[in-house]
Amino acid sequence: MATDIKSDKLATANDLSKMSYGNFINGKWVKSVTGKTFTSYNPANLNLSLGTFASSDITDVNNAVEAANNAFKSWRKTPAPVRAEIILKAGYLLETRKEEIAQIMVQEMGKVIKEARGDVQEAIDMAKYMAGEGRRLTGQTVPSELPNKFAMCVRSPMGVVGVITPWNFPIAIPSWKIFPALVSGNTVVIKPASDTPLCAIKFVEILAEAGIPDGVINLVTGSGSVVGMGLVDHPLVRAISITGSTDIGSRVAGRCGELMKKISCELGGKNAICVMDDADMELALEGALWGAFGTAGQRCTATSRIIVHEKIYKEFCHEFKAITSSLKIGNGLNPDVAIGPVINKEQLHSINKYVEIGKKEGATLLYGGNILNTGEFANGCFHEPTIFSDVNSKMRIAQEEIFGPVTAIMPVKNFAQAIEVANSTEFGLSLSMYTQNVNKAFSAIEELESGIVYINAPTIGAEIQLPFGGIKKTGNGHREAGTTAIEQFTEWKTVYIDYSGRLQKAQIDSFEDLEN
Ligand code: UN1
Repeated sequence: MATDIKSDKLATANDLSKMSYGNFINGKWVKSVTGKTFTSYNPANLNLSLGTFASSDITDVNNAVEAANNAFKSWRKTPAPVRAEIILKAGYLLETRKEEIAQIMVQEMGKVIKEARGDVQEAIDMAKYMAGEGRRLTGQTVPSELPNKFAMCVRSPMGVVGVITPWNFPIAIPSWKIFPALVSGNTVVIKPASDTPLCAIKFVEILAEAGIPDGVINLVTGSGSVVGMGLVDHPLVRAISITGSTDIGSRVAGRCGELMKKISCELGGKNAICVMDDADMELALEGALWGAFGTAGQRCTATSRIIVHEKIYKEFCHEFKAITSSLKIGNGLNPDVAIGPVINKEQLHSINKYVEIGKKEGATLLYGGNILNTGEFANGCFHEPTIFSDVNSKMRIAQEEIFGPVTAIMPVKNFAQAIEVANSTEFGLSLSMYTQNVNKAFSAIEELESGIVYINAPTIGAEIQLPFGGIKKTGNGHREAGTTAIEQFTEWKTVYIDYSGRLQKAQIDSFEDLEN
């Protein structure tokens, strides 16, 4: 549940730009060994910076992993309910500093202020939920096939966990990984996205303030190839949890496979809303608008396809264009703005390249399509919300993750074809069905091939108390959030206790023989 807390000490772009930040290793903020730095820029105005950050090398990674490994010895022995108390305190601190962090997030990542508050809220919710896990961390007890023998399995922490996080949910996603990893008794080294290091630093500052012991959480900023892969390769790192593109995720997963490390990937999506001819039209339009253009389409759950029954196709396209044209674009700190900038210039051009691809493929450009770079948009990374219609499954804009404010409307003849089209990509994160027919709703739940299914709601907006993740190329079978988050960060230890006082041979001795 969201509660708005106002802070009177709001950061301004001016004071932020002067700051310089290091890595957090063994409870201290330290410079990178080479002293090299990089800058984080405000995507709404690239002339503004959020400060300079450590451009770390492998020695920094090694120092962080060693600190985490040393801290593991006592953290794993700290009772889980005690570990959980620190996480709960971090949740309350996040609550107190919600507005301050949300405003920093808008400036560093670009999402609009309401959504930035939601991002912090997701971490607060996760802290409270995972604090509860500290008094569960459930195992299994089962009967033995032999008398006077006890059989159970318990969870063990893994050791040092490497956490690699993206820029699109720069507080929520670190919380999805770090809180369950910590409550399970692991120690962590986080490598945040280079577009949002300040948000990750704020998150770690809060854990430090909550009383996390030295070395239990460490942060190393820098490139994916040096810091990220350095973590993956380090022999003391037992597990990696990564959210990012399918391309990078599969490289990391491949390397973890060679090294026999536990790896959980949360990667790309090509999510769709299906709108049937019996749907509540207003509701579907509103949902599609939020799903497609919320966070400027930069969610792995974003609605990048809208599959519409041919009977209502024309009307839907007409209305969707009209409501899209009413969205205000601009700096996310302005509360009237619905669409902020995209993360950086490179991403801006990659999004716009897909507009060109869509046109060449023969889709109809129904709305938008342009980079905005004059007037108030001159120094930022702004892209118009863009709608293609008459899109079919063969087109690249219907298959590839664009990660920007671009959506494709696809006509279908009936319910069966809607399901077929919805399932026709290599991803499987989030799919949605708008219908008022209960039979169709339940058929959709059964037939849609994705880790998350929505009925009469858009593809975005998952809650933290249920598993989050996808099938096919979206992931490798793991789920974040909910109780399943714990699975990523624990090993099962199976325990047999024989209190018969004699050798009992499973599968060989029969109960009758043992009785005599
Ligand atoms: C993401 O885009 O990586 O379900 C996460 C949602 C959010 C999380 C998105 N709660 O849209």
